[in-house]
Amino acid sequence: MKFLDEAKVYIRSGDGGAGAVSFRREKFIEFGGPDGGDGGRGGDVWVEAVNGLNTLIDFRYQQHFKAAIGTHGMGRNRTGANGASVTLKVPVGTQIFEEDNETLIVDLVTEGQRFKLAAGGNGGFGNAHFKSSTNQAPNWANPGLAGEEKTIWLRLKLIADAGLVGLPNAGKSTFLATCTRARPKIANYPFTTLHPNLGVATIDGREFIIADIPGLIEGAHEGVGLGDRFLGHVERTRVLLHLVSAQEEDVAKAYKTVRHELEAYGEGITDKPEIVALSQIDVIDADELKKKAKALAKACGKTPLQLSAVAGIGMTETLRALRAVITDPEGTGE
Ligand SMILES: Nc1nc2c(ncn2[C@@H]2O[C@H](COP(=O)(O)OP(=O)(O)OP(=O)(O)O)[C@@H](O)[C@H]2O)c(=O)[nH]1
Ligand SMILES: [Mg+2]
Repeated sequence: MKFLDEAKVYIRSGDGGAGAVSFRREKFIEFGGPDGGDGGRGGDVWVEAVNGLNTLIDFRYQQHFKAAIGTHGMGRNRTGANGASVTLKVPVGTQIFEEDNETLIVDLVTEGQRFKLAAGGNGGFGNAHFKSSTNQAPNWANPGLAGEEKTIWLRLKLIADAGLVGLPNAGKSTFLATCTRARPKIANYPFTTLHPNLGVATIDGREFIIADIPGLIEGAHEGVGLGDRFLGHVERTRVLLHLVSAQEEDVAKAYKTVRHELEAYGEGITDKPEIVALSQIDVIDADELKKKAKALAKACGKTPLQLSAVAGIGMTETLRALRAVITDPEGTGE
């Protein structure tokens, strides 16, 4: 499977129109003089961040974006029309890279942010522009300037406040569906979630964005399962919510497996504050819960929260814990 959140796109801005060489010719008017108009400007290629998109999948279907060329100038001082610009609409959080896929051109982090990726060529001057006292009949004009063409990479790193991580079936999507209006696909098989989902949670009158990404399994950093490429989406979050299902036989191992993958991915993800929660606690009895909570506490070095999205247990506490980190002005985390 290809990297869903990356796309290679070819762009080309419009060439400028050429200026015209023309002379005024009319009955009874002698020496009418030059009247060749200027060429129009070529269209630009822009990129704009818009809300409501969370994948770059559209760019798999359309990979070429060309702005229109400026039209040529014409006689009787007519200027050519400017070429129409084109705008690539991308999700907020998209980064644009040069063809080497390393040099960042722009990072679009706010809705409505626009950036000109390629400027259209200027139109050329018509011969009317070159008339002077010493040359009253110039018979040349400028050609328009060529547009720019290049290949760029788009890479999406969603912008969310909190990121959900965990093994497949940990209940990440269920958590998102319960506390936000997002409706991700939920099912009891691994890798139900194939692309990230965003939702807005509200707690105590404050809103924040939660990102749900596909589950991680051992070896994800080597590409096992869906791999770890979706971790790019939690790179920019303030806090991680690490869900460990109470249905796991060995919760400590489940926790460590995911932590290990986060470490292998790098990019400072393991330095982020992490809130650990034992999820799906409605499926086990009190004794087992105690045991598993203890085992998980030992593995993560703090007391995990306990929640069940289905039974509605511990959800408010979890959202409060996330919010506390997100609104923490010091950025110290805990
Ligand atoms: N009993 C119970 N079942 C739950 C709970 N949360 C999730 N489930 C079930 O567990 C299964 C997996 O839930 P998902 O939310 O799809 O899990 P996920 O972590 O998003 O899984 P992937 O997308 O595959 O990584 C589904 O059948 C859910 O109905 C819970 O709190 N209690
Ligand atoms: Mg899911």
